[in-house]
Parts: sequence; C-alpha cells; structure tokens
Amino acid sequence: MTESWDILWLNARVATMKAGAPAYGLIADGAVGVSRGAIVWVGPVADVPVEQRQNAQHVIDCRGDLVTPGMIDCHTHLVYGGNRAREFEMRLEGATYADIARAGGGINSTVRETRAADENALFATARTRLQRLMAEGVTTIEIKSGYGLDRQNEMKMLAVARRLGEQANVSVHATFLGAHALPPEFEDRADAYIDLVCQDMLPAVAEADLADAVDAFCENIAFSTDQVRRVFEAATALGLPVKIHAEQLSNQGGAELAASFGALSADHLEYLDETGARAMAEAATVAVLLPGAFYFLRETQLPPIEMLRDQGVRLALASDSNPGSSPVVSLLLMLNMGCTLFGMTPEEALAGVTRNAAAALGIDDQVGTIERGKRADLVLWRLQDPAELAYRIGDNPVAAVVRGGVEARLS
Ligand code: DI6
Ligand code: FE
Repeated sequence: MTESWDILWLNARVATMKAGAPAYGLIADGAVGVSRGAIVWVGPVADVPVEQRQNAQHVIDCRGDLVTPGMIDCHTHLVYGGNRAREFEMRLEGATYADIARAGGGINSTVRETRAADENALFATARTRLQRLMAEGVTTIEIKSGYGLDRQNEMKMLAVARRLGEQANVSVHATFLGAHALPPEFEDRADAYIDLVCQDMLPAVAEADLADAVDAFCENIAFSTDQVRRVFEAATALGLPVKIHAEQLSNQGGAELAASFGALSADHLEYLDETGARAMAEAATVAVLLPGAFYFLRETQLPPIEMLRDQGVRLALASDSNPGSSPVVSLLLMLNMGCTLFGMTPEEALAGVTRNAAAALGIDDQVGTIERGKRADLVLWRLQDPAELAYRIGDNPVAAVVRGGVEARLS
C-alpha cells in the first residue's frame, strides 16, 4: 500500500510556473499532494488517486482560489543598522545618490550604524522586515552582508542572517558582499581593501560556513572590474558561486565579467549593453531586476528587458531591501513595479519571484515551481487570476503559506 499523503490541496487553480508551460502552467481544477515536506503529486482534481483522496491526513478545499510556488526574494540587504531617511530628504533637495556616497554618506553611513549595533539589535530589526516579507508569501530569501566591511562585522551580519534562517520558517541564503563599498579606514587604498577581502575576510567566512555565495558591487563609486575579478577568483578557489551588482549607474562591463565566472546572477543592469546580455545568455546567468531601487533613486535609464528577452536570459525580480536605495519590504509591490516601470508581463513578474529567482540562487532543482519532487513551498491566495498578484497595490491576499509542508510562521 502506498503511504498516505500529509496534505491534499483540492479545487485549486494551480499556477505551477513550470518552465516552458504556457499561461503560468495553470491547472484550472487542480490538486497538490504533499508528503514528508515534498510535493508528491500535482494534476487535475479528477485524476487524484482514489485511496489518497480518502486517506490524506489533511484535506484543504481551496474553493477555486490560486496556489503558487512559495515566493523567493533573491536579492536583499535585510540586515543593517539605522536608516537613511535624512539622505532621502537630501536627494529630494537635489543631491544625487552618488554625491552622497562620495561625501562619506550612503553605504558608509549604514556601515557606521551596523558596526555599532550588536547581533541581537541587528537580528531584531531584520526580523521585523522579514516578517513583512513572509506575510506576503516569501518562503526563501537571500540576505547579503556588506555593511560591516571588516572581518568581524561582516561575520556578525552573516551570523544574523543564518540565525534568521534557523529561527523563522524561511530558507535563508547568505551572501558575502565584502566588496560593497570602500570602508573609511581604507580611503584611497581600494586595492589594499580588496587584498583584505580576498586573503582575510573571505577565507574566514568560508571556513565558518557563513556564506552560500559571494557578491560584489562593480561601479565607479564602488569597485572596478579588475578588483571584482580578484574577489571572484578568490571565491571560485574556495568553491563559492558568485553574483554581481552590475551596470546600475553606469556600464562597467561587470555583467560580462561575472558571466565569465559562470555567475548565478547579475543584478540591476539598467546600463547593460548587448555584449553583456549575450555573455549572460551564454553562461545562463540570471538577470535580477530591482525596480524598487530604480523607483526610489528616481532613475530614468530602464534595464534593456527586450534585449534580455531576445537573448533568452532568464529574468528574476527582487526587493533589494536596503536602507539607501530600496527601503522595500513588499515583494508583491515589486511585481507591480516590474510591470508598470519595466514593462514585464505579470507572468514574467511571477516567474521572476519563483522559478527564475530559484535559478538566481542556484536552487531551481529544489524550489520555484509546483512539480513532483520539489519542496512543498506553496502559497494559497484569496484570488483566482494570477495576473492579480502584479495588478494589486498595497493589498495582501495571502490565505496560507507552507514551507516544506509545514505552515510557515515566524517563531
Ligand atoms: N546597490 C544597491 O542598490 C544597494 N547596494 C548596491 O550595491 C544599495 C545599498 C545602500 O545604498 O545602502
Ligand atoms: Fe543590492
């Protein structure tokens, strides 16, 4: 006799988001069977095996409502001290993001506050932000370091990210972003700081198993392609996958460099050119688009969505939740902005926070679609048409969230 299922979701509109399937991979009268934390069956209600229908432990009647894969926020800087509301005011008075960064504000003002905060304080504020994201169906989140900029403080941030993953019912992917900004004590010595990142910080982070990937900010206000290349060589030697913040404010060729290292993703990309897009396509590097930062910095240069589509680059969408350029705690709002600001379709937007976000984290074999064998990360929404997820603004239609077959809540 086959083992009975733990959960059977019946009468659902199941947006499987399966690769290659048209129209959200939608099954109109669908059912999903879950056993031992994994999806074991998905298909039309009429085809559910009779004995499973009778014996499932919990049967949930979805009453025609929508079920999607758990939402994945694949680019955040969730852990930080303080906030930058004052800089928001300065920008509205005419200063640019780059002006403020060059004057010692920007990322470095958050570095001061993050260094001054202890682990518990950082945990408490990040936890509140995580709760907001989870309330909208987020079951997997990436969290970067990058506001410590020395060994001890980068490791403190990553330890907080790991702790969030242990204490909340959410999967946390931690990313080491030591090459985020030049800390004040290294002024005019960027290469010496990169030496420290490669020779001291990165080995310590890897040794303590505090990071799942390594990121770098390639920009004229941050690090050059030569400097980022050194970081990527060091990461690769330690067996860590890489990703990049590239072509956000100017075209530096960062995406092409990242692709040459087989990067999981290149993120932002407003100034990406065709050479970069082609390199990303060849390396299967995912484009992570961040409309929150574009909006909040009042940028006008749009990421080349059409070119990325033409090249067959997969598109992901994320919150970039951070205090300076995207103080966002809503992934659903990013779906809306991905469509209204960047011209994505609602289906591309949903794929961007499910299947393609999973690919941007290198875990598309485990999560991101509703398919047999994947982890049972599922969201039930009080709506029927998946396009409504991108259409609504400021609404939260979540009815239920499960992660690994267990109802998700923050302990
Ligand atoms: N690009 C971003 O959008 C964030 N980091 C980066 O490299 C902004 C970080 C900040 O302003 O605090
Ligand atoms: Fe970022």
